[in-house]
Amino acid sequence: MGVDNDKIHAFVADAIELTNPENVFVCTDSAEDVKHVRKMAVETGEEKPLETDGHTSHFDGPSDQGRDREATKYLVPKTETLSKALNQIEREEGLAEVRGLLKDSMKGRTMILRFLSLGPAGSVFSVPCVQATDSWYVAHNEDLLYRTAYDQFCKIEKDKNVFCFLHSCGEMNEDMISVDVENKAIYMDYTKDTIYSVNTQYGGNTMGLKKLALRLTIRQADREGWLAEHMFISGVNGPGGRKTYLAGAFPSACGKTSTAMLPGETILGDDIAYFRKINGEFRAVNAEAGIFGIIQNVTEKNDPMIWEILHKPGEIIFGNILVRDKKPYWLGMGQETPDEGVNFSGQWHKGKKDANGKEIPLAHKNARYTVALTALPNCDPELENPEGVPLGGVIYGGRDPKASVPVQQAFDWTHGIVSYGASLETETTFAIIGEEGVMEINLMSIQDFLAIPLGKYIQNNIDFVKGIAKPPLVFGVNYFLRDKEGNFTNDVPDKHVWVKWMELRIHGDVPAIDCPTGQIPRYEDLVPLFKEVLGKDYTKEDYVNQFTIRVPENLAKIDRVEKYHKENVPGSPQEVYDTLQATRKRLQDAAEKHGDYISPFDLVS
Ligand code: SPV
Ligand code: MN
Repeated sequence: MGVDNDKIHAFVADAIELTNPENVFVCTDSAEDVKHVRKMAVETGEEKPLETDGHTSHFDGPSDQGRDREATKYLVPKTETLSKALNQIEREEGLAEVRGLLKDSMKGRTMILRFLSLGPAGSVFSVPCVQATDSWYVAHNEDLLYRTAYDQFCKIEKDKNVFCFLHSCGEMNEDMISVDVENKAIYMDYTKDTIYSVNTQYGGNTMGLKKLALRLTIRQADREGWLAEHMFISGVNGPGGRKTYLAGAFPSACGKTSTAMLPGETILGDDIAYFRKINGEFRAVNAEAGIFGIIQNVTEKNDPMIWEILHKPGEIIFGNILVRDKKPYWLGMGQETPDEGVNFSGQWHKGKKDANGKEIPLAHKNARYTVALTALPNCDPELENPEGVPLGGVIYGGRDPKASVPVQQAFDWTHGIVSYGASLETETTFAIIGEEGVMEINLMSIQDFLAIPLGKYIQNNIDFVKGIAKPPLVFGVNYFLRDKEGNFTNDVPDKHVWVKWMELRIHGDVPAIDCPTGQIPRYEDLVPLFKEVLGKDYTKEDYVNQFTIRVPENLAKIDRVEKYHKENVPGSPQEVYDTLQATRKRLQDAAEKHGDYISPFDLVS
């Protein structure tokens, strides 16, 4: 009753009546309440303490290890239509289905209510959210990942709109794993800014403020003229003590968190960014306040900072790793790992097979860790700035073995939005349930979360910079380019050099080479950067290998992108077709002059 808001009262009353919990715990964010959430996560068995102080481990079921596209649907009223590319169900029918699954789902359990804010609390960016869940694990994660806002909610206007999330694990087995995953449902009633999620525990399907809210904020941003993006934000240090903020969109497991967390730079966010025009400036905030990061391939050498955090006392939740003698292990950790332990499949030993005879890895590839940003020594000091930070550049990256160079700069905002964002093509990864390694278009890496027509979303991005004197530069990156033998053309740490080069470009400190697909770095500018940043001698051979313009592969990519837009993006802006056509022409003209594979040295005029 301390929160006097009509929508919240109606939501909570309905949620209680529907799910029928034994108790309701209202988390007021007091130290005592927060401690209670932590304690209950362990007491119920949803989390198990590990050896290091503050560390716990949680498992999701074997078929609940990632975001589930099939089970995630928009509830669309009969009178409306939504892009056919989006998974949807008629609203009344879907509501009946999901509410049927939620009926009495919390019987004998406690419903936890959390009051949280997306974006810094008390700012023009804030979006108030209410979460109801029967999972202490979900409530605990949200403590690390979001701004707690109970106090703000006590002052909320009676008629203020809020986002509401109702989650239940559904039936669980004795190990506290949801068993009815066949009946997983994550249904979005965007007409009421309310989302239902049931029979699942994986964070991306259950924590309302993560990807469920993103779908609603994209709609709100569309109505109000701002942008909600699937992007990290980091502060990159440049010459003379300056700092430049960059945001970047990558599909899951394509280098996003590691780009956000480069050693020596600061991290402001790793997953979701909001952009607004404030006094003619392009300003950005992190919607979140913590990291739900992929742990696979986190090594002491490549990710020293996160490695350290994961090994010292402090609040960390590990998800879907291997536990042996209360110690956490994961794939690609660059250390010897045990041959047995407990993982998402239960008691595990090397060679254990699943029901289909497939060998079960020691940990899931999508195993994750949750940590508050403020626990990191490199957390950017502007995290809570209510006006956000000014953005210098935007990066789009995918997993492209064949066509795109490792880094390039767009000729202008629209060229970048179209050629790197709306053309983002990537190999699918383990972060989504389904086949891996299939090439797919994933516009701006946000396609899974788009809840407005795709063409409208692209147009909003193109138009957003109108009236901004100095829009961010747009860059395209590809950490996954391979040579003829199938080897990667780059080492993992090279991304740091690309980011430092972008920083210089944003301030006009170095020239660049015009090529058909954008502007690429000069060899002589990369040599000192490789030396300073990585202590590496950068050879001409590496440069040519990485930055040769592959004309046939790029033309083929343009054809695929164009076909995709024609078939799947009704109302895709004319700028998309014009920009793709202009690039095609530049590639053809260049090939006539220099051949199909153009060394960057041939492009220097
Ligand atoms: C992603 O897969 O993009 C994530 C993790 O950030 S989650 O969406 O929560 O699954
Ligand atoms: Mn993400």
